[in-house]
Amino acid sequence: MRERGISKRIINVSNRLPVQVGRTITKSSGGLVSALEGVADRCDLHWIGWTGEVAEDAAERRRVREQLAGMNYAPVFLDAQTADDYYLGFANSSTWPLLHYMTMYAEFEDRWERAYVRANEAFAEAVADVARDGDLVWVHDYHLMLLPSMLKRRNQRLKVGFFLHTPFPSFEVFRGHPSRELLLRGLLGADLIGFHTFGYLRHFRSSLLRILGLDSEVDSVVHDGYESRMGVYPIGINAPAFVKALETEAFAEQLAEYEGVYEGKRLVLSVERMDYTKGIPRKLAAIEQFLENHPDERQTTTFVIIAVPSREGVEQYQQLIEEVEHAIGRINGAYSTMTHVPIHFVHRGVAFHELCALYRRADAALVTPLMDGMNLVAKEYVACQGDDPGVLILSETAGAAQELSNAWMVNPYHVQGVAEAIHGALRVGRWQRRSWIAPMRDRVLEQDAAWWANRFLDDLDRTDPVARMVMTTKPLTPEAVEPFRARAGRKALFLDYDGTLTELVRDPEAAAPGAALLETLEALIGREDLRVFVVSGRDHHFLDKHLGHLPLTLVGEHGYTVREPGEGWRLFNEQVDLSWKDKVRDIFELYAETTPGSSVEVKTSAIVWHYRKSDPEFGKWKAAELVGELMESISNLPVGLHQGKMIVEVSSQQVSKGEALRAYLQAGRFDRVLAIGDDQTDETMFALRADAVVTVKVGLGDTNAEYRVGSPAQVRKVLADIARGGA
Ligand code: GDG
Repeated sequence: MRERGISKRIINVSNRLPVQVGRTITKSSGGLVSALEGVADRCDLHWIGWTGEVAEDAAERRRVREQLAGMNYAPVFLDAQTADDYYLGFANSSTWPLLHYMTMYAEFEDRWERAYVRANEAFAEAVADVARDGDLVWVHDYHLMLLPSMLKRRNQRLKVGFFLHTPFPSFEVFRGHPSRELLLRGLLGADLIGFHTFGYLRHFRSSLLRILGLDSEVDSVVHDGYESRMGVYPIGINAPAFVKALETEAFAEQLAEYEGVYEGKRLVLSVERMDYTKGIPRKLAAIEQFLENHPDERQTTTFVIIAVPSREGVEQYQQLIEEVEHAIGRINGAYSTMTHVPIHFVHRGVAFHELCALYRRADAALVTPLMDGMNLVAKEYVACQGDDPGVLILSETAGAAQELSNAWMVNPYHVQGVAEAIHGALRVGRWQRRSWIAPMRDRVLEQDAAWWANRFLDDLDRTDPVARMVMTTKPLTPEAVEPFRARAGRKALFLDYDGTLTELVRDPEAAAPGAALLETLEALIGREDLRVFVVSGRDHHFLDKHLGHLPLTLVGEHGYTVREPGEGWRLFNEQVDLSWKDKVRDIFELYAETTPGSSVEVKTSAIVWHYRKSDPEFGKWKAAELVGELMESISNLPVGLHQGKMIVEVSSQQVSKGEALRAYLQAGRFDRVLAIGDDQTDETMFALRADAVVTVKVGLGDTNAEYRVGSPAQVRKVLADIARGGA
């Protein structure tokens, strides 16, 4: 086992604290508790969570807080309504079913979302009370998906990790969540986001792309100038606890008792929370089918089903209990004899040594969730096998199936298939069973919960929250802006519009300037020493509509047209050759026809294919194909080709923003120019590399600019500062 050392303070945040708060406080156990016990001896571990109780009274809250403080636990208190709406509502009635593809169980109430925000804020406050710069804060699960961003907003210097214990579903399912954007943005506050499997990570990335329009790498995503890393961390079991339990007297006695009780029987075990994701009704249907198909095995096979009560405050769970009890009653009624009852149903938890003895005695474990983030029962069953091991029957839809490849894999929806898997598993010879279990057992004992926690925390520790801001060029400094604030000399601002002065929006026509921006532009224009140019790819209709009333210079269509203050529009260069346009338009139109959601925009000196509204992956692929085709057909034309944000553009080489800027510089009208832009067309200005020009790129990506700012909002701030400056 790898020894790792984390000397940091770790603040673990989960919905529930691992304690039962009553008159006294008792520690409860669970996968997460044991995982963290494995790292606790090497770090200073604090735990923040809800007590699960509603403590409205201040004195009662104080008493609980003081009692827990000694254990390094800090409680989060929620009022009764928030607790209900956040926990039973948003977390367990909306989000849990959707994350498990159970759209038919998902219910949504606007009130629940508000409670979820309130509850996450209560957690953020509790963390803020404890956390210090440089601490590792580890947030767990779907109850707290907003917390990472809330924490980062409060303190940039915390290292925030998030781990999702459930699956992350396909975009097609996740899109059904009314709070989908809120949840994704909440998660992106984390420096590291962990999943059980690569499949979940893949789905998460697809939702980032399709819901937020964020492109990502396999292990990282850059958003708003920040980077979040993503990784696959399959959780393990509390291996030392099992290894120890298997050596105890209590275990040996319990096992001996079960050997006696189940003598001559084949025991098929299933253990899970009573949850609709665990597929208990279908499992019962498979058991019924097995009994139906194999009359000679009815007397010799016992099914032990342990279903631990769970979330009984949610209606669907009540219905599930009734359905399960009804089915078990029916099956036992049909197949019981005076000496044998096929299904032994236990609707409560059993003691740990009993669980271990059952695992050991069972000839097969029937682990058939319809969808499960990981499923620790499958791993625990494997860990508890001895010399004469059983067979693990496992859903291919459990995260554990990715690792336990020697399990007897089943499709839990295929009732007949599961029935025959039970039959087949009970006939496997000892040698075969051993050879299946041994490598899986080695793996689950080695890659246990502590291994998992160490790996995640190590990776989180390696992230650098300050360097999260991805900058390859210098952030714009006040010194670079100062000459423009000062009221001396002849200066000009060359400002791109979309993505620079205003945010990029889905509908290009909707990109109107806000009141504050217009006010800033007016203030800038009002300065004697400053001239303002808006240099845009837009045509004169758009520019006139939104900026026409201002006495500034508008340069349209990437420098093809110009309108000086108080004059009409004219061509920048009368000699431009545009005879290539028809040919290029034909090609573009072919792509628009075969790419749903895409369109062709014909400008005076350029033709653009837009695919912002297309499926992002399909659009990207068609764009690459289009570029390949264009390269061949336009090589001897006087045009340039460029691929921008969700566009492919062919434009006249004789026209560019850079050409326009060059013309003004050559006329010698300015001592100093500030050129700001966000995309490829603005690079023509940056590429001039003229001493008099200070160049600023907005957002990420390669650039020729000297400086960078994160967003249009920051550009507007810089401009407002210039407008105010140098009185
Ligand atoms: C969520 C995800 C993911 C169960 N019955 C008894 C008992 N247990 C213990 C088991 C196991 C745990 O409860 C159940 O864990 P699972 O992983 O199977 O399932 P969830 O509760 O749904 O957990 C899941 C997990 O988070 C971790 O990330 O694997 O996919 O849904 O440890 O042993 N323990 C005792 N008596 C019982 O009757 N003592």
